[in-house]
Amino acid sequence: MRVVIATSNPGKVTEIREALAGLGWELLALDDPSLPAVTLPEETGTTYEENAALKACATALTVGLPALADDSGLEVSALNGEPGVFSARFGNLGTANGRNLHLLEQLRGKADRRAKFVSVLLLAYPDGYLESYRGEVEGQILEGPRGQDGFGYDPLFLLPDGRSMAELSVPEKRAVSHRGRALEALKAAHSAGAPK
Ligand code: ITT
Repeated sequence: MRVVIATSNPGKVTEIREALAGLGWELLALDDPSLPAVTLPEETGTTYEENAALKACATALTVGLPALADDSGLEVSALNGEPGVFSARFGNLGTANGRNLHLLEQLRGKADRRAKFVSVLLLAYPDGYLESYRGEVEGQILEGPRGQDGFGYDPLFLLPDGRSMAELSVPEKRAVSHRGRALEALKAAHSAGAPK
């Protein structure tokens, strides 16, 4: 099956390709020259599911192929679960580094550093059939960045084993991360025979 990865985030493309390599799907990024131009819609939903569906459905309808979108976020206990679905717009800051500094500022002096990453994958077919998979991972927000790999909030996210998410290789991140868990569920469903 040819599937379009409906994201503008190259880090997500890398992780999705690595995790789904064994499925035998041809995974196309949005900048693939064989595809018509896709404009991802504004994320106006209030849940990860809604936003992932907006991105996947718009892409599937434009290209006429199944499309896989991810909507994800970081939920911080001391911030009452924020930034959550608004993680890409946290503090209205346009760069990952700016958002990370904003997060550190918001948590300055707070003892409760608990946080959770959430990923929702939405696979949309051009006929309107939808599949959704969710994954989560719990950790803590560090006092400063650690590690060079991953993307976004990874350098600030401490896992229970003492490593930051940005200190993991792509396969190591898959084994423990929110997106890795959602991708594992998708892979299991399709390895057992496509739900559709
Ligand atoms: P697309 O919408 O084009 O897929 P995006 O990066 O804007 O790309 P989201 O709307 O889902 O994706 O926003 C998620 C935000 O949470 C964004 O700031 C990411 O950097 C961050 N994020 C998501 N998954 C992450 C991960 O695995 N590690 C670190 N940060 C992550």
